[in-house]
Amino acid sequence: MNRVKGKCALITGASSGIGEASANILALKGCNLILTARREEKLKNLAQKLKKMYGVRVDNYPVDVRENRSVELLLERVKAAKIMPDFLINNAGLALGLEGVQEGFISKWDTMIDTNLKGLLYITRAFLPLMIEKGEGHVINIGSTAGWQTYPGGNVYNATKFGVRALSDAMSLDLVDTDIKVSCIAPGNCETDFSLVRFEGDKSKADEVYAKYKTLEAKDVADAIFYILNTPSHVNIPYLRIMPKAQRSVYIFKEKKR
Ligand code: NDP
Ligand code: 8X3
Repeated sequence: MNRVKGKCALITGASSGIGEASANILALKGCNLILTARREEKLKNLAQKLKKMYGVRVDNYPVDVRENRSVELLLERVKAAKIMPDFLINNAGLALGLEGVQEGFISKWDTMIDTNLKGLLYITRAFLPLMIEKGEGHVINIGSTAGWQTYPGGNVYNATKFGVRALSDAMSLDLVDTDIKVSCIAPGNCETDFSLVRFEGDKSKADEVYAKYKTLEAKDVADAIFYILNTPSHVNIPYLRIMPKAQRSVYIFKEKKR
């Protein structure tokens, strides 16, 4: 059964990686989309491709989730376009650096907290009332194994993802009297631009993260998102942890022979 067909999903961070892969699978399943991220050109190209391939409605808006004004503007534009999301996929996020706290950069901490926590909150605060008004809905927050287990240099990124996990729990409690479900998906190591961003464009450092074993692909996480959104109305999946077979924890993995 396909329960997403004809519905509408708002995806943050849709310009690459897990967000882009989620847009692909949801469009394939007939779900209309509202795509957001900062890189407008990438969003436009993706929207055009998905409309042409799957005949779904795809709106796209440049948004910086760190700026509440940018989020408020998005809300105004979505309202004016008369398309309201049934699903909210809070995916936009990033890690910057791997420095210990004692040598950390305040500007990187600010960016991670502003994006991963405050951005998620701004978007959720803006769109939840509309979703509640619409009736049934589902919020998916992209957490991480980094929200279950800390690692050296993970510090502030870890804190934001532990926070996403806590906020997911808290939202679920706050929404008990509504028909809105909340799920937190926590992926392990997944090959995307994530490491390129973390290491500020250093490709050899980024490639190293994905060279040790077969990692998840963005599509694997997107498939899990579709699975959760497609569950029957009475079924709730508060957490889903998804890992590469070779990675059993942040520290324990089976290294492939090089
Ligand atoms: P990518 O770097 O490929 O994608 C990150 C997305 O977030 C981009 O579309 C980017 O778009 C968007 N984004 C970043 N900052 C902002 C901002 N200020 N405003 C709006 N959008 C923003 O990485 P992933 O796909 O891997 O990351 C997606 C999520 O998955 C993140 O929350 C990450 O923490 C999480 N995650 C990733 C894992 C991995 O191993 N890759 C594992 C576990 C969780 P743009 O730059 O155009 O704004
Ligand atoms: C991304 C996975 O292990 O780099 O959330 O923190 S990790």
